[in-house]
Amino acid sequence: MPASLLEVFLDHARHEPSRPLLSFEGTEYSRGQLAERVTAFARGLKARGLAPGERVALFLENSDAFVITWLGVQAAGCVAVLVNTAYRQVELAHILSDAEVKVCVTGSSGASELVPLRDQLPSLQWLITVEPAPSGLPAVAFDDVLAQGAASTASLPLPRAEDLAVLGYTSGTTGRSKGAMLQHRQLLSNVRAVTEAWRWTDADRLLLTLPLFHTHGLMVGLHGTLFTGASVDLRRRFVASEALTALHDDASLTLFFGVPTLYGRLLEESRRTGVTPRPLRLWVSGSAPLSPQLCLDIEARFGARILERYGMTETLMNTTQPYDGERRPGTVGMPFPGQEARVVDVRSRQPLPRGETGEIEVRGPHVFTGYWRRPDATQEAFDADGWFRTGDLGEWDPDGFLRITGRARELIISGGFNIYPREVEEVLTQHPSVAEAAVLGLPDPDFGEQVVAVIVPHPGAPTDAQALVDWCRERLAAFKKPRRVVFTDALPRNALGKVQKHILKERLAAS
Ligand code: MLC
Ligand code: AMP
Repeated sequence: MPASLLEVFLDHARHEPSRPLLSFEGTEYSRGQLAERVTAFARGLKARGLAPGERVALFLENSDAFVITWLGVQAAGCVAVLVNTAYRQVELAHILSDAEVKVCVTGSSGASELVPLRDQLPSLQWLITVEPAPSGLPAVAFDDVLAQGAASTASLPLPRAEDLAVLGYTSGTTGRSKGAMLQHRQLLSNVRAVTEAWRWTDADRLLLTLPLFHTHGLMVGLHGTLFTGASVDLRRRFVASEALTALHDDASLTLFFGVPTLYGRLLEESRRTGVTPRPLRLWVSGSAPLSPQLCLDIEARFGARILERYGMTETLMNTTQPYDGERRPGTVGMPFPGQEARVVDVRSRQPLPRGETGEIEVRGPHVFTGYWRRPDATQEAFDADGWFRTGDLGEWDPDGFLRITGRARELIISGGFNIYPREVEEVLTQHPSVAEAAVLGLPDPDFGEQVVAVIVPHPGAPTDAQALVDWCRERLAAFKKPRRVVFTDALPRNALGKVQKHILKERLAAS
């Protein structure tokens, strides 16, 4: 039995090395060609002194270099740390220091963002750059690491099932974001369950436009491709017109995965141009709620019912609508094979009957091991029987399909990216004009939800909304900045002093 997805991929490469695997911006890789580069990159890391278990960050856009780095880091026995390319200094400084990242693989804009952080990141020794980068930190070119590794014959022991593969950073309701520790066995178990449930085979070809630095693109899209021996047309980013053209022109494509925003934009583009995609074997949506209306509109126009599934960084994929049975809009189906899910009362933590709303808990071989160096947070997240508290609210419908009804935690999901209000509130309250800030999510037709900030200014301070947006933009990823800023005299609070965001939401929705 293979112990890791890496091992499965290397086996495929050995058995049929010439079979096409990856296309990216006109470059084609067969399995064998990719495996050769992965091995060279791993040996290059070793030759430059990286030891098993050390952390290597990927602060990279989608590219062939991303795929090589991802697998090469694992082949070297190191631990990958995934970083959203939109992150700026506040997020970067925290993640790279918390994970004690030794090497960061990045592009030129990533390097520019990192150079000023040099003093805050004593563990960061050097960068591997995929493009020419500004000086300020020791750096080596990606191609030079490959070349160095190609000249080496160092042995590369395969990872064991229990070895740590990745730290996926995710924020909680309190404090800074935490690294979810995922072992090779968890990645392998989940990709096996996903590919079985969706009948994914080596005959499939995926159009992959989602970012690889998050679970959806990487651990579903890329991993499913590698596990089954299928192939992938990887794009640097999602552009609706380009995706629609590919879906119309390329008869070899069989799969497309998206967050709801991607489906909304594809539909709009199709209506605007009159172009419709060819039939695919499977369209999948996840990472945020897919509105039943969008699901039905897509079906009417593209002739296929999207399959919706539910997952998260800590657990990978949890539940899925059936491949063969009814894909009921507004539901996320049932647990993947070999995994469990339940809905519990938020106070008693007892399982609830169908039709009653509570917190969703999951258990199984796909669930992460815990938060990196955060035993307190890990303990809070699991109960004594190993059930993980997702923080999502849901209920079983009368036919046993899971319906997600809300969130127990204060999370905003905008276009499939997570935003924790507290993080934005902390940045806003550092502004000299701001006495208090409350950040919340309101409906948005494109992104699903949008960030709205309600501000109590200091007496006499200027009320300049744009200045506050710019303030956030300079410090945090741009997608976290408020889209709307509302000034008020006081925030509604309950008897304990907690801001009553539901009241603010009602007021704002009405205004
Ligand atoms: C970009 N912008 C966003 C945004 N994405 N604003 C709010 N929410 C978002 N998601 C802003 C930028 O800050 C910028 O603002 C402007 O939009 C243009 O930036 P862009 O990069 O050109 O945007 P675009 O390419 O249009 O990106 C939109 C998108 C992207 C939908 C393609 O957000 C995306 O790829 N989302 C997918 C996220 C994903 O993969 N999630 C999976 C997480 S895993 P300005 O004002 O500065 O110009 C997970 C588990 C699971 O959740 O179950 O899968
Ligand atoms: P992340 O922390 O980025 O992995 O985001 C995980 C969160 O995305 C989950 O906890 C859910 O709140 C949300 N999510 C994922 N898939 C779905 C879905 N199909 N419907 C609704 N919410 C979803």
